[in-house]
Amino acid sequence: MSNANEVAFQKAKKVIPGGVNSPVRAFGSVGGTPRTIDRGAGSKIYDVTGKEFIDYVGSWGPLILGHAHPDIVRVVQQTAERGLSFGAPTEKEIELAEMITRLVPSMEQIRLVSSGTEATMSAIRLARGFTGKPKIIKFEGCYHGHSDSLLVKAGSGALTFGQPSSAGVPSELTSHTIVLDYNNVEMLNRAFSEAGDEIAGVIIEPIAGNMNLVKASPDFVSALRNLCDRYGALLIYDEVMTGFRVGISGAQGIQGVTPDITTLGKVIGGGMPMGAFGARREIMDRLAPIGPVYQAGTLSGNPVSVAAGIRTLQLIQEPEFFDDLTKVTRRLVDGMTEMAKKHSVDFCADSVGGMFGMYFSRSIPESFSDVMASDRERFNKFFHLMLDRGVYLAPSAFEAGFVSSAHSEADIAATLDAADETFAKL
Ligand code: HOZ
Repeated sequence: MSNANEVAFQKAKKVIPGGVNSPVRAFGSVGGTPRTIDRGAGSKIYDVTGKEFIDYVGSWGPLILGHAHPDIVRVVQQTAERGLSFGAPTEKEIELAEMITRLVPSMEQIRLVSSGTEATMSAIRLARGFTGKPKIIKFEGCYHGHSDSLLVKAGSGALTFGQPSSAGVPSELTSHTIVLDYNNVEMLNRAFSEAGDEIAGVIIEPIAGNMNLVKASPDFVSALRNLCDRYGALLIYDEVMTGFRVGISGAQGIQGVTPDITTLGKVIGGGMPMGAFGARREIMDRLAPIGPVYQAGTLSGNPVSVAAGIRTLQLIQEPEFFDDLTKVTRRLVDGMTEMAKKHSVDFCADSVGGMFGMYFSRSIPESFSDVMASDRERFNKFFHLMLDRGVYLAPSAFEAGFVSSAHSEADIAATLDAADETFAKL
C-alpha cells in the first residue's frame, strides 16, 4: 500500500484516539491501515494516494444520491451563504417536517436533532415519559447509537470490537434495559408476561443493519405490535438506517406496521448531520415546551442540514427512484452470490431497497447467533482482496452495505469482476 495512507494514519493516532473519530473506521477487525479519504464523486471515493474505489459504504448510509451530488452541493452552498445556524425557527424546517410526516404517516409530528444517537436517546425518554414506566426492551445485535441505556449487547462498532456492552456505563443505568433475541417470538412473549406492566417501550431496527443485514420476520413484527398494544408499551422503530433507504416510507411501509415512535437519521440529512424522532401527536405533546419531557439542541434543525435533507427527499420521490435502486442493488447481491457459487465459496447475500448484506454462511441469517456463526476470517480476506481491486466495503462483517442512485451498471459489473477474482482466491 502507498505510504500516504500510512503517514496520515500514524499522524492521526497521535492526536485522535485510535486515529479515528468513530471506531468502525479503524479497520480494527479486518486489520491493515484505513484509507484516508480525499474526496468523493458519485459512486466513487478517492484516497490520499489518488486511488479510486467504488464505494458501498456511502458514509454509512446517508449518501443515497452518491457523493457530492450537484443539487445537494448547490443547496448547501446557497443556504450557507445565508447563515449557518440561528438557534431560532426557520421556514425550511417546517417544510422538511411536512415532507417527512406526509411520507411516514405514523409520524404526525417530528422533532429534528443532530444525530441518530440523539434521536433514539430522546425517543426512549419520551416513551418512558409518556407511559410512566421504566423498562425498555432491545434486541441483541441491534445498535441504537451510543447512549448509555442502549449500549447493551449492541451491534455495529460495539460488536466489531467485541465490546457489545461498553465500559463507563454503570449497571444502574442499564438495569431497566431488557435484552432479548431478535426474531424470537417466544422470548418476547415471556418477557412481557413477566414484566409487561413495567415496559415503557420496545426499540427495534425493523431491518437490522448493525449486525450485517437481518430482517425481522412477519410473525415477530406482528407479535411486537400486539404485545405493545396489549401491555400499553410503545413500539419504537429505529429507522435511522432504513428510513428513506429501503423504501420511501421506510421499513414500516414495507412491513405494513404502524409504530408508535420512529427515529430517523442518515438519509434525511443528505450527508449533513441530522436525526429526527416522531410519533402521533398525543405522544409528541409530552415534549417540552408543551409537556414535561425535556429535550433540546443548539444545532437542532440546522438550516444547512435541513436544506440538504429537503433536496434529498425531493429527489428520492421521483418516479422509479426506489424501483431502480432496488434493481441495481439486487443485481449486485445476485451477481455476488453467483460468483461465490462459481468458486464453491459458502456465501449468500440479501438486499432491501438500497441496503444489502453479504454473509460468509450457507443461509441468510435470521438472528444474532446466525450472524455470529458466519466465517469472519473469510470475510476479512474478502474485504482486503476487494479493496485491493478498488471496491470499498464496510470494514466489518457486521455492517450492512449501501448502493446509491449514482452506482451504474458499469460499477456493478466492475464489482462483480473483482468478486470473481476474489472468490477464486479464497
Ligand atoms: N451506525 C453506523 C454504523 N453502523 C455508524 C457509523 C459509525 O459508528 O461510525
